[in-house]
Amino acid sequence: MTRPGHYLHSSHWGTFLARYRDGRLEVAPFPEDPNPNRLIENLTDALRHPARVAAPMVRRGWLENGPGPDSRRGGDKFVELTWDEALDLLAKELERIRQSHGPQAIFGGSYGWSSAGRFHHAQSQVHRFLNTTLGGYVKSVNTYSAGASSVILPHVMADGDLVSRRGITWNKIVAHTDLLLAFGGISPKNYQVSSGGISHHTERDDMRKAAERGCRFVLFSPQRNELPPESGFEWVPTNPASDTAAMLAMAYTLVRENLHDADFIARYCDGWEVFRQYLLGESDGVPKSPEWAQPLTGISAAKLGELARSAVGKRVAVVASHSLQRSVYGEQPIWMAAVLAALLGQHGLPGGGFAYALGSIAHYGRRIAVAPPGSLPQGANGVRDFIPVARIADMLLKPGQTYPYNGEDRRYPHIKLAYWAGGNPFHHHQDLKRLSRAFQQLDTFVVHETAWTATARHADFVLPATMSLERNDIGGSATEPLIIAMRAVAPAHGQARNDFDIFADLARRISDDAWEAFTEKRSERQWLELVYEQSRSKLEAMGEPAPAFDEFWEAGYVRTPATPDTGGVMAAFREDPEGHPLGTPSGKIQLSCEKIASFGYADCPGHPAWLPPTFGPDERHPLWLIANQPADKLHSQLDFGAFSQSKKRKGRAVFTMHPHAAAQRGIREGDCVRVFNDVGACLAVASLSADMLEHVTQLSTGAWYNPVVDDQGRHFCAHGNPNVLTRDVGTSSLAQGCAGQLSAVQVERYDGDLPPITCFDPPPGT
Ligand code: PGD
Repeated sequence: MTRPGHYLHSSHWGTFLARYRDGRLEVAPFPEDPNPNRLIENLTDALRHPARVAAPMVRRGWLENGPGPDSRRGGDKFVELTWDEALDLLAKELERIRQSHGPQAIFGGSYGWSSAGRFHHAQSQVHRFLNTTLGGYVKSVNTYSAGASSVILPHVMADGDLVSRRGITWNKIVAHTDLLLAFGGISPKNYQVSSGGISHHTERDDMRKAAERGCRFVLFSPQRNELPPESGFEWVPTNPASDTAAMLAMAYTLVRENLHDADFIARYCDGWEVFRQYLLGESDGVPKSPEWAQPLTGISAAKLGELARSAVGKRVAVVASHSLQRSVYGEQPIWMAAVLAALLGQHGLPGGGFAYALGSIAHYGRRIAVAPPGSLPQGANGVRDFIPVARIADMLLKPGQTYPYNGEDRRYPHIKLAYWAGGNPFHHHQDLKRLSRAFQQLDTFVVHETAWTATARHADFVLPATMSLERNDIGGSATEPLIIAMRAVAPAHGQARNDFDIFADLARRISDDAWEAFTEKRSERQWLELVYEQSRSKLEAMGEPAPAFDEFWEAGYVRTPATPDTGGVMAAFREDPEGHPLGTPSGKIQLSCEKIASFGYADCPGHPAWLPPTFGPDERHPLWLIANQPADKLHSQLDFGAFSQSKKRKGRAVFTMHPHAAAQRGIREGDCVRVFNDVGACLAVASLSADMLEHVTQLSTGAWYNPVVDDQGRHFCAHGNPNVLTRDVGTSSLAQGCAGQLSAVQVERYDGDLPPITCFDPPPGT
């Protein structure tokens, strides 16, 4: 299993073996993994890369002028301090904020994936610190991954986690599914990662096995590369933001031709009449026929009709990816996918129904582990206020302003200090110029980071954090069969410290009680034993091998069995809808929903609806931009790593466009291009592909923000971060989720001098 001198380690992109020798890291895939992820290669040169933060740093302007809004944030110099100096200063500032404004002036949402490992999970550490020492913080709710779906799904079907992680499994798809309708795809780059770690990458082989048994995979997407070739899929080129129209047209065909499952609707659904009237055009005069959908979707009416009819009498899984709902009106395709599966009578059948986001991440469609390791308790938050996570810039720019959310009128809090550990808002948020202005409003911004991300550059305090390879931890997740002893493989870089140790020393400066509350007087080793014990005791109670901590640590891992594959809540509901009602207002699947209708939101009405996009290609910006997840790194993590760097061209991100669109603009393969719209602009390098619609372009997220100003005073990102082009708006008044997936752009060849890439160099003064 192991190689001499190597230790098992875990990352969000895979379990791997690592050895640190003569200042270099060697990595090898986990031998049991059938399809290892090459992202482990980003780690080889990462530990000692100049982009790492090596010492505590404080922004010069903050040191000179003290806390307060400052437009220099993001472009200022930094001054190196000793740990004692930096922590003394920070503890004093935290105390000032607490006394003069209270914990409700601290934003501690700290969204981000940080690193695998249950104890040193940075976001949990920051939450625990703020709760136990300062009385709490304003938090954020929901995620950038599933902002819209996590709010709409509980109203209309079931909690998002039950529909994705604890619903239809790949095992059932392999054994039973005849037709898998993949709206938005099941992309290899996405199912190869999983927050918390993944030891066996099995999705590709599952799709191959299902296809060999005869399952037909149909991909609805503007791009062809969203399903693995092993699935033998058929690509139905689909306009961006038009999936709801495609699904409505399929539903229309079923109902018009009396092919829908009326018995299922009568027994298991609520709100049929309102939806039926809308579908057939009785309530708005617009029948949602395939002919109606053809110009919206780009799919021929005949094809939509054929697809609908081909589903009848089959075991059908309807899949809608995370990416579909990361867009304006992102609630609609998710709700409509659930409704389409209902009209086909599929919910609760083995391998049938709505598998939300199956394969959007490797967590979903897997069996749930019986004994996953515990996590760090976060303590009680004394502040009740929150924001939907993607409204961060609005919160900072519009304190006191009201906004709608999920049936409530809420008010943005007045935030003075933000504390971030384990996330990169200058990766994950939209309209980065606006975000920069938002962070300039704070009194103080504190960031713990492993590397000099743009977020760290916007901070007042930058405290260097270890990478997971530099500390001991325990790896595992709810869907992982292995619990991994993640031993420190290398010494810490420079003066980097573990987030836990930084917080413990800060807590001590606040008071002895604060230190005791945060640490519970436990060392790292004692915390790891506690986290592991939660698995061990469960395994022991089940009569499974349950080694003591020392033995586990020596062996490198222990296995946990999976819970039975029962089909989850939808199977139980199908079996006995009265005994196992859903958590919706009616206890049934809501084909329309009076509660949502009562909110009165024009951007999220009381039934799934086609809402024409409020933006999209126009004369000035005639191309769609898909700003999706990268394939060469996880989000922005290790963009400086060897694998990510090997995929860049001219040191920049790759911008993919159709050869015809390129030819119209005099752009050739490998040309540097300027991509722009009214939000912003960036440079990237063109790659031409006929495997996409002509009016669609694609630029993955993940290139670190590298803002520059040219000699005409134009701001742009020299590196190709697409979030300079995305709009900072919520999905709808219901969920206010991240809508960063799509934008509309123009592109031109860039013949000017190429600005150097400086985002991986430490900032001036360091
Ligand atoms: P990461 O790059 O993973 O991005 O956004 P997220 O903020 O999670 O950032 C994690 C940061 O944590 C890194 O900078 C890393 O160095 C740091 N870190 C890692 N380990 C540690 C640690 O132990 N301690 C500390 N202190 N720091 C650590 C991802 C987000 O982006 C997500 S989840 C999604 S789904 C969204 N996707 C899109 C999209 O598809 N399109 C657009 N346009 N925008 C998106 N943004 C969102």
